[in-house]
Amino acid sequence: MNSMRSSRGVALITALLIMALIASMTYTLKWNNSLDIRRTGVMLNRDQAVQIAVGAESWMQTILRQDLEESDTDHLGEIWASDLPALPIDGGEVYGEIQDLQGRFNINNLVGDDGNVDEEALEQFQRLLTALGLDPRFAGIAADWIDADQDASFPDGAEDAIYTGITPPYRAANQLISNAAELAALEGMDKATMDVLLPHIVALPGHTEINVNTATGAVLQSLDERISAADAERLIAERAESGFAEIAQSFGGLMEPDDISRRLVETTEFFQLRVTVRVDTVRITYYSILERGPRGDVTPILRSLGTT
Ligand SMILES: [Ca+2]
Ligand SMILES: [Ca+2]
Repeated sequence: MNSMRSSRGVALITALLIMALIASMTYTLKWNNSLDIRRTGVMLNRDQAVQIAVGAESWMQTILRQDLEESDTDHLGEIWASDLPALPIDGGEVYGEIQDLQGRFNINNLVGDDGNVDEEALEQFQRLLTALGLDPRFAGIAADWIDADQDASFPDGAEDAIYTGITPPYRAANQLISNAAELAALEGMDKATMDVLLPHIVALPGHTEINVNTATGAVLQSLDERISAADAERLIAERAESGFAEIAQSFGGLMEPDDISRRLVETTEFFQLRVTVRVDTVRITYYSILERGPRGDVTPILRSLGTT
């Protein structure tokens, strides 16, 4: 009798254990399944968001192409310069803006075609740093970062001898850079300085001139030592949204006539598109540098997601 009762008890406990095991397995399966569905959903939404960003990019290429047909100069009153307002899309929205990158100082101007430091650009970068209340020493240090040689400039410079002594060690680029944010690696550079500097600089392939119709106040001031902060403010008020009427006149007295004609432009080849797309809970920011050729062909030369 007793042994029958105990074996029934064992059977009951076993049955309960099996049921508990099945329940926990089902739960795990359901959990994994919902994770898979979620993961797949996020991947699909992300793909869709990238496709929409690429679509916005091709639309912007058309706008820039048309702009070249319709105008001889580029200024902040043109269609491309106005923000792309938030547009509703299926399950989300898209918005963005385009910026004229030639309104900024091109870090790659620091080195000439011959691989040597371009003294004129170096002085301009020093003036830009000073105008922004930053240490002008970074100009020489940035030039060493890009120039091909390993000879640290004096008094402001840094080459591998310095960078390989830092923990963890690294080496200078010693070539043109593709992202101005790379200057964060410069000797002595900190985040506060980069935050102030980044809106005024860019890294474009080869030498570029400044478009005075879109240049920031500090960049206008960097053009010549004679241009004060008050002059830059006055120039920005004068150009307003439609650009300068006659740059030779506006900059006369502030720069040598030869410098005006040689170094100032009113047109732009390089633009940066920034598009943010939200699809459901997925949000991406897509950056694309667009180069517009003299015949109006617009080519993306650098694309990235989520960074500048
Ligand atoms: Ca234009
Ligand atoms: Ca170097």
